[in-house]
Amino acid sequence: MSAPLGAIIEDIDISNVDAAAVAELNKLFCQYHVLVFPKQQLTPDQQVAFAQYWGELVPFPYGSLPGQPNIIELRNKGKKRDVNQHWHSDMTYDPNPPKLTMLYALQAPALGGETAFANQIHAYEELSDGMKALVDSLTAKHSAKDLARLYGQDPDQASEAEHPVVRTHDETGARALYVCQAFTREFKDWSRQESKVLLDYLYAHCVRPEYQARHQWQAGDLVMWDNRCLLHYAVHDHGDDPRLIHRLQVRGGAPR
Ligand SMILES: O=C(O)CCC(=O)C(=O)O
Ligand SMILES: [Fe+2]
Repeated sequence: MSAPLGAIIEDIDISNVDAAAVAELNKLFCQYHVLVFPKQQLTPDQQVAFAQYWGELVPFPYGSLPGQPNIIELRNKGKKRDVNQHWHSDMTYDPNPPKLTMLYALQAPALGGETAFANQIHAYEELSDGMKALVDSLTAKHSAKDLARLYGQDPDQASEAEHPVVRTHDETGARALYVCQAFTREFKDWSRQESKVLLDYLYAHCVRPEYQARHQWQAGDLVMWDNRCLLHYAVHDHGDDPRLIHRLQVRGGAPR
């Protein structure tokens, strides 16, 4: 798909795979972090069945598709109402954030509405040894309070969690930066102001263009990404052009 990340897998019908095929696909997933399967024709049940090969599904805390508790609909309701226009890894405010997110496009804009990704293994690798040693020692607090407000829910009920600032991928052992502007609040045992100085540096560093790739959607694309080592951003530059996606996510372990 691009130099920093992503593989496009053609000539496969993911509604008709078995565990052995998924084990092969998982090797590619661990290597490329984003898999794109173009030209699929999936019912919600078929998307769920494919996703269940990768693990247990996690409902999104802020709503679902009727009759499909594990799927939410992403629909273009205008730029002002798009809550995903920021760099993030999904649900880092949860003690066990989803390891992967899977989107299936039913309708895509002619141009724009891309999803951007940034490789956080590269972002970590390119820090100096001194900065690596510092971030290796840190824990960060993550919070869903701002998100809860956006969904009109009580921020006091929103999840919060603490995670290492650098996490080790449970399948490959790769080390990746794990902070995001959307949900990271501050470092444990640091003040908010002290944290801001270093977080602002890391936020600028972790999405340098050479770590990024973008996916331009076509109807029928199934795209899955690895939240353990990527950030993503929903680019809203398609005005009111329809964009309709079915989204689900697969449970992950506690980041370590
Ligand atoms: O709509 C997109 O491109 C991605 C939205 C997003 O952040 C997500 O589904 O987790
Ligand atoms: Fe997201």
